[in-house]
Amino acid sequence: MSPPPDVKLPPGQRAIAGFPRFGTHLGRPAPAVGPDPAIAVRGAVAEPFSVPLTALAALPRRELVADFHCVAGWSATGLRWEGVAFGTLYRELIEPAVRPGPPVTHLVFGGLDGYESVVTAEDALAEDVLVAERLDGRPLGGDHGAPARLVSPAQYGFMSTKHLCRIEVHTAKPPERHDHASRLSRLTFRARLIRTHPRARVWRKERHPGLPAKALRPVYRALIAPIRLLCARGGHGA
Ligand SMILES: Nc1nc2c(c(=O)[nH]1)N[C@H]1C(S)=C(S)[C@@H](COP(=O)(O)O)O[C@H]1N2
Ligand SMILES: [Mo]
Repeated sequence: MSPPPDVKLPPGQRAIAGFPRFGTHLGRPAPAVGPDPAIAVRGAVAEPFSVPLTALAALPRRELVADFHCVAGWSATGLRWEGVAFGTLYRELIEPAVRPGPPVTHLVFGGLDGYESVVTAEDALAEDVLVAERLDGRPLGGDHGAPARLVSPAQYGFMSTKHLCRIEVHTAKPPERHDHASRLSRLTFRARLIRTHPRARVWRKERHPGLPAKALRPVYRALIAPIRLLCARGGHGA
């Protein structure tokens, strides 16, 4: 299987065949999913609360075909996601619970594996951002973020938290945190290689807040194959 030749990709991206498991989890297997998965909402809300994933079924459903761009330079093309637009979930379930006061500026999306992404409210509420539980007609498997994940196709993949279990509402930029659980994330964090651009818009090449794309490319490119290999080891190939 070779990637479609005629897809228009953002600058510096290369289409690959299929959709690899990829992330700072490396070879760790996907986190176990409990019998009643839910998303905990906390931060600038009157009371922390929990949204069972079954509640998503009651919201207007959204289907989206999009390419997925990892900041390291690979793009998976033509993925068909199904779920709920994050904007719908936000307006229906989160916004009514937000404490009166300064406007919401940032959302933190946390995963069952300890991973998190910080997304500006403007980017999170974009029309093409989904909380997806299905991919290509099937329930999301462990490789791609079961039971549900964020999908923000206009931003580099590191914003799209897999295994979504927590949404934090913030009225100011939260302090930079990261997943200390894996050696790679400690290393790349210290080297300031990933997860640091606050917007990460793919068409603007916002890969990194300081370093130009040119300086990063060889480093990122060199990391793709070993990371893919490690991630596949802990995965199920689905
Ligand atoms: N929970 C969690 N979400 C994550 C990651 C991770 O390690 N853990 N890695 C991110 C990165 S860097 C990328 S490129 C995409 C990869 O998604 P995929 O494994 O479905 O290809 O997930 C993002 N979301
Ligand atoms: Mo990535």
